[in-house]
Amino acid sequence: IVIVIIAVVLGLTLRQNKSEFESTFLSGCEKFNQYDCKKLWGVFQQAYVDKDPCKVPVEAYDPLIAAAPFKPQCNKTMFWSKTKDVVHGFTEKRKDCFVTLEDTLLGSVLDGLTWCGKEGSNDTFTSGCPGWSECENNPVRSFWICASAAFADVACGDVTAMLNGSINTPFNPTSIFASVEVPRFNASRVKKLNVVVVIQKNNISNCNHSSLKNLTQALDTGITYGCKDVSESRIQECGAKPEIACGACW
Ligand code: C8R
Repeated sequence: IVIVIIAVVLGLTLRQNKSEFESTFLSGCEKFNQYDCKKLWGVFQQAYVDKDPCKVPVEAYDPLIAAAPFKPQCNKTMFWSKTKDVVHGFTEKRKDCFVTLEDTLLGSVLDGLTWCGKEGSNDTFTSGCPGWSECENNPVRSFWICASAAFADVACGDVTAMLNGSINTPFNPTSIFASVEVPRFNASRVKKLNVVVVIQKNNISNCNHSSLKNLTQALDTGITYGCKDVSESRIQECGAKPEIACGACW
C-alpha cells in the first residue's frame, strides 16, 4: 500500500495540469485571428504526446509549421542570439521596424514554455521534462529548431541580427542562430545581413570579433554583410521614440 501511495503522489506531481497548459496555448493562440486554435492544439500535441521525450525529432513539428506558416516580412525580419531581452524590449515597441519569431503565432504562444509527453500517455506534462541539452531530440529543442529553420527560410531582403558584445563568442557555432538560421539564408531571397552587436558597459567583443569572420564565411555567396556596434542605450532610445525612423535607429 505504501508503494501505491508513493506511486500515486509521484504520478500527481509529475503530471502537471494538462488543461492549464492547453488553456495557455489556446489563449495565446486566440490573440491571433484567422487560425483554428483547437485544430492547431491538436496538431501541436501530435508532435510529442505518447512519445519518449528524448525521441521527438525536429521533423515532428513540420505539420504544425505547415498549419501556421510564417509569412515573409521582407526587410523586417530580426534574428538574435543571447540578446533576447534587449531584442524583445525593442521589437515590442517598434513592430513597425522589426518582427522576431516571437511576434508570430507559434513563437509567441510557446515562448518561455516547457512541455513533453510520455510513452503510454496522451497527456502533456510541464515538469519532469528533459532539459535543453539533456538529450538532443527533446520536444522543446526540436520545436525551436524546426520553427527557427522555417522562419529563416522565409527571410527576405535585408535581414537583421542582434548579437551580444558582452560574451566571449557573439557568433557561437552551437547557437540556433549559427547552426540553423544562417545556413538557411538563401541569396535568392536575402540581399543583406545587418549584424548589430549590442554594446553594454563592460563589453568584451564587437564587430571586430574573430567569430564574426566565421559568420561572413558561412553566408551564402551573394549575401552582403554589414556590422555595427550599437550601445544598448541607443537601442532603448529607439524603442522609446517612435519618431526615430527605423533606418535611423543605428
Ligand atoms: N529562436 C531560438 N530559440 C528561442 C527562440 C527563438 O526565436 N525563442 C525562444 N524563447 N527560444 P539563444 P540562439 C529559446 O541561445 O540559440 C530563434 C529556446 O528555448 O540566446 O542563437 C530566433 O529566430 C532556446 O534555448 O539564441 C533567433 O534568431 C533559447 O531561447 C535564434 O533562434 C535560445 O536562445 C536564437 O537562438
